[in-house]
Amino acid sequence: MPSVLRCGNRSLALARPLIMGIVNVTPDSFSDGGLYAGKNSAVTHARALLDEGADILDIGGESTRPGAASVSPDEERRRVLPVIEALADCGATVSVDTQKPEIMKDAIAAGASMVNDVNALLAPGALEIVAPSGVAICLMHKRGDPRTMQDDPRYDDVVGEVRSFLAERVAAVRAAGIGAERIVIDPGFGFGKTLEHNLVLLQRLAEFTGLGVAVLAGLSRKSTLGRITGRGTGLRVHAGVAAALIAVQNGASIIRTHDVAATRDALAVWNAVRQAR
Ligand code: HH2
Repeated sequence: MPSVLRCGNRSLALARPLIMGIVNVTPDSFSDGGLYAGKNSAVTHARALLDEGADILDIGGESTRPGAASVSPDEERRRVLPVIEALADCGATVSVDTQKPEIMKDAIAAGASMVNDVNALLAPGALEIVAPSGVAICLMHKRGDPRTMQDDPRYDDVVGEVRSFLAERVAAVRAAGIGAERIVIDPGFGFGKTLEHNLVLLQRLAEFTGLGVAVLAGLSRKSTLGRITGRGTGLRVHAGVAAALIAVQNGASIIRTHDVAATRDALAVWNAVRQAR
């Protein structure tokens, strides 16, 4: 496993788990849709997440929740680019959460130093934009698209199938010249997976670290946590922190979360215990 994550010309040490704070500049995201849909509210929220301890800010302009409608490139550009520019200008490490090659290109030009692609750079042209740019890339597994992905997903062996997909994608991006220090993989909790699939993936997350790149886990406020606790999206902070602790215990290097302060404190305790002599 690399000791750093290389994001353009900056390196983030992986000696402790990193926190990726979520900023959805959307009207329809599943837990915070509409709250930060304008530039000013999104930038203010992102700065608050930095103060709470976020290491990376993940800026998204298109919801991927089950049933979400797709957004035109012009609209996605209008949502995310001003926010990315403002945050990069103030020195933050900014990731763009997009599947569209043209948005990746413009976001990198606006200062993003990471691309978070739930489609694992499979769109034509995406790899060609990211490879020479030097930015970090998160490759996520999903099954189907948001409109259909929760319609009875089935696997014979969910961990094996997700792992071999990610192994293939890592090999493809490495062949295009992207070094291991720039690559992050993510099993994609909730993307074409049932509750049981998500639980098994979290239980056996350590099996993904064998691919030799950093592992990201994103369970924040997701319906899996709602199914277990019976709580609505805004009341899943404690459950999300528990899931984050299990993920880092099982080898995750990056936690993607809406709830940065709570996650930061929990990970600080985990890290202190791990380092005690
Ligand atoms: N989950 C969401 C979006 N992007 N990216 C990665 N790498 N991993 C994830 O688990 C992941 C992701 C969905 O969460 P959110 O952004 O809060 O909601 P929405 O897609 O409705 O905007």
